[in-house]
Amino acid sequence: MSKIFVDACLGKKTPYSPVWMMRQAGRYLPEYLKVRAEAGDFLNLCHNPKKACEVTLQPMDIVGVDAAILFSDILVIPHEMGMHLEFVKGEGPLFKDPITNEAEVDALLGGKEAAEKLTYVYETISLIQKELAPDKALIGFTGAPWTLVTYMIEGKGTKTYNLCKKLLYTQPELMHKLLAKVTQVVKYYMEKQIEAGIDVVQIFDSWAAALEEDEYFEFSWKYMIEISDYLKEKYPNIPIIMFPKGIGQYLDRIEGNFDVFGVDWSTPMELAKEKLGDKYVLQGNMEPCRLYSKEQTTKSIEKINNVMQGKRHIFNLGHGILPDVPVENAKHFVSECQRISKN
Ligand code: 1CP
Repeated sequence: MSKIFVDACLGKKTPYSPVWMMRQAGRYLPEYLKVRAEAGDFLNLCHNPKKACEVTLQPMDIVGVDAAILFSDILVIPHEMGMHLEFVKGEGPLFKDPITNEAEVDALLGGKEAAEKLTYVYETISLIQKELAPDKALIGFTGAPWTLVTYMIEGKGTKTYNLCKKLLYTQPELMHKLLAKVTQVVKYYMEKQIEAGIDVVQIFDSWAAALEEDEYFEFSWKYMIEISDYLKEKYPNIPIIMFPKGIGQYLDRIEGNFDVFGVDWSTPMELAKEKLGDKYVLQGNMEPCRLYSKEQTTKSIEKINNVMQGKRHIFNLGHGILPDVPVENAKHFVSECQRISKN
């Protein structure tokens, strides 16, 4: 059976533009909160294939999206490379021993060995594929190496990236060494996710906008393309979505072997279409806070659809859904995308 989401990623004509939401399995859903409470905490939930499968599937039935996204987190990668990860309540992720020097980079577990430790992710994927409706797709994902190393060097989320940037500008070779090591793990990790059954790959570069233009292409995009080249050579039919958040100013230099470009909400869809619409399918880009108002949601969907005209387009938010959005409004977003883009 064909999957509308996969067809859309490959640029095929579809009856409407499919839709999913970043962070669609999450705290705005009471059903998610219940399973997370049963699991004890967030990381336990990621480590438990049965429960991770359950929360992955929740938004399919509850909000009616066209694709599921694997429930996990980008930070399980550095965790399995040997950096102890905790999620501190109300504060987010924390690595207590961030990377500060070359010996610590060398001590990280690399390549296949690290990727093989993520067995709970591959088991979750197999379970999801047994239960997912045949016309729905499963998105697997990774963080871009740059976004991952921001957490590995800062130890947590940051507003200034000062430790990262200090390393980047004072010891660029060491930064490249770390990025190359993470890239190697990500290649094998995504290969194993594909072997376990994901239909589409998404690479999240959430902190792309922290870098100047030339540095962005040198320290981030280059590694994302290395990953997509590797995967495309082995699995040409698995679509790849790139989501570098906040680099609307750098679109002229975006090129490479992938299928879909994720447009964040700060980049006008018209601009993305003009610069990239012939080369790539575009995904996005409603400002997630519009979900607080059903009227504003419909207005935004109409505006995006006027630009994209239901062609070579996947609806999504321009970043993740926030925990205090009413479930009813998320349902409204999904059904309105499907209605308005119908051919
Ligand atoms: O339940 C909870 O309280 C934990 C909140 C939470 C959730 C639901 C975290 C902690 N991660 C997740 C799941 C998650 N993370 C998914 C699941 C699938 C889905 O989208 O439904 C995905 C794809 C991610 C990816 C992720 N984690 C990114 C990239 C996407 C993005 O949002 O930009 C990033 C940057 C992270 C790190 C992370 N994990 C969790 C938090 C709160 C953060 C961000 C911290 C920060 O702002 O620095």
